[in-house]
Amino acid sequence: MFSKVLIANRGEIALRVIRACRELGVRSVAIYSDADVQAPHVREADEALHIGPAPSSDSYLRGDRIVEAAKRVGAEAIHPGYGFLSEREWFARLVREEGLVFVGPPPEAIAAMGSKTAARQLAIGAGVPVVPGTTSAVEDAAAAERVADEFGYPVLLKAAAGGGGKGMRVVRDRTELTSSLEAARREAKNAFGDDAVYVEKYIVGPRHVEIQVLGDHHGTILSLGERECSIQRRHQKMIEEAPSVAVSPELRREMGDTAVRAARAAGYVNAGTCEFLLDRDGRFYFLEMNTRLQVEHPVTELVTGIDLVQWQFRVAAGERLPFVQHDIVPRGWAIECRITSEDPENGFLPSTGRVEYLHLPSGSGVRWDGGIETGSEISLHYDPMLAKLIVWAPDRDQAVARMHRALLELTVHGIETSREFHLRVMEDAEFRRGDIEIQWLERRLPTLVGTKPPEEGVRAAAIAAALLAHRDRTGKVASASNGHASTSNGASSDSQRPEGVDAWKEAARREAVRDR
Ligand code: MV4
Repeated sequence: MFSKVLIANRGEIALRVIRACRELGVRSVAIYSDADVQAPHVREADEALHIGPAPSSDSYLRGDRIVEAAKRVGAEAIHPGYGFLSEREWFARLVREEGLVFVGPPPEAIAAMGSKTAARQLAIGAGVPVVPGTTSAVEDAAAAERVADEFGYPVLLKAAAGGGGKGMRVVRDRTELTSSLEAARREAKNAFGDDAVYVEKYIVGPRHVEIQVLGDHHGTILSLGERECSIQRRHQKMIEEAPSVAVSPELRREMGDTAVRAARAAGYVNAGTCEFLLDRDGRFYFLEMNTRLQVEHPVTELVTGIDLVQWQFRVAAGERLPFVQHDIVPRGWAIECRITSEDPENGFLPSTGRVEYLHLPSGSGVRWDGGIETGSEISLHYDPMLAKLIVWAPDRDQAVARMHRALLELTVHGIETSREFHLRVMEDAEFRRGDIEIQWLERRLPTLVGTKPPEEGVRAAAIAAALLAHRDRTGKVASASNGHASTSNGASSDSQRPEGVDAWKEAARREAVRDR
């Protein structure tokens, strides 16, 4: 095992990787920008190096400086986390050329999966099902029309260099084809500097199901099962779970074998993820492979019992995976909510400011992978994801109930967060049935937001005011109907509370909304 590694990232994922290092007995080295001098990952690591100004392009994306820093402090390996430099072929290559270990796939595997059309061709060659469509870019509208006539409308135009939905256009019928092709080309050119576009049959109402794979340097690649990631907005996932209600043990085996075949074809080593669309008839189609550790990796860890970050380090150091495929069976249910500094009430507008107060959920089956603390300044320099709240329970119903409970325990003051939004999703009947697909969130958003109860601090103050008003009016201290004095934290589900408390809370809410 390495004795010292550098973590080329910040926030919650830097802390996650530091924890793995500590458990492995590896010294950790953090890097930080001007904006992160006081950040928790800097304090928690064994050493920390300043890398540049606040903008990522001058700090967390400066691969040259990061490699130089790693060599200076005597680190043997670099963990890139996710985002930033994690999927840059040139960075993985630079790390290797400088005699260090990149804790991730080889640069050749990153390159093989980087182009969407190349990845499609690689998948087809490996017998991996892809959505019916072209394997190379279309010349012009006439060529696109021939393809669309063959597969039938609707079709989807996609950027060959793409990913993340940029340069994508749904075409409902022949009349829209020419203008949509022009629009897709323009967007692709702007986003990727490449206007190549290809055509696929448009799959209506699928789920996004992905398979976690893990490979070592000795030829073993294993599937760690699926994650259901359909709850997303504008290609940003909000909630993930493992396993998926739509995946039977047989389908799990089939999708797992398929993902392993795709990874093997790319010469894959370390942790990676194959993304699939799963249609309503249970057919699945390979979309792309993410050649990094993903944000949502904890749900897989909780149902498999395998620490993915520790194993990333172990296989990078040359260890063999000690498991076989049939050892890996998901147990129970895990759900993750991404806690972001966005205001769901205002179109998920990014919120900035200081975290004035933070109370974290705890108790059985609750995991908090966070990057903030009281006093943290939330700026616009970096991603709005502040933390992930992850729960495990024996089954899905209990996991949903546990997530709801944990969200109620969470308090963040000073900035807006996605907490309320997550509470509403956990209360939603369709979500509770697992009746979701990739368009679910955008369709249901109007019914999920816009019924915001007063903010915690306001509610607490209003309850106190109501109690004082009651005392002044009656000369008595308010008590619950069962005769025992009770207090409310203003957070738990009303239906589980004694009647008297409901009356206080109702009065408090009236007070709270009166002048708004
Ligand atoms: C699709 C699709 C439907 N049919 N391809 C979106 C980003 C890129 N990774 C591929 N994406 C899609 N490809 C066909 N042929 C629907 C999507 C899609 C999507 C996929 C996964 C997760 C969220 C999504 C949201 C909108 C569209």
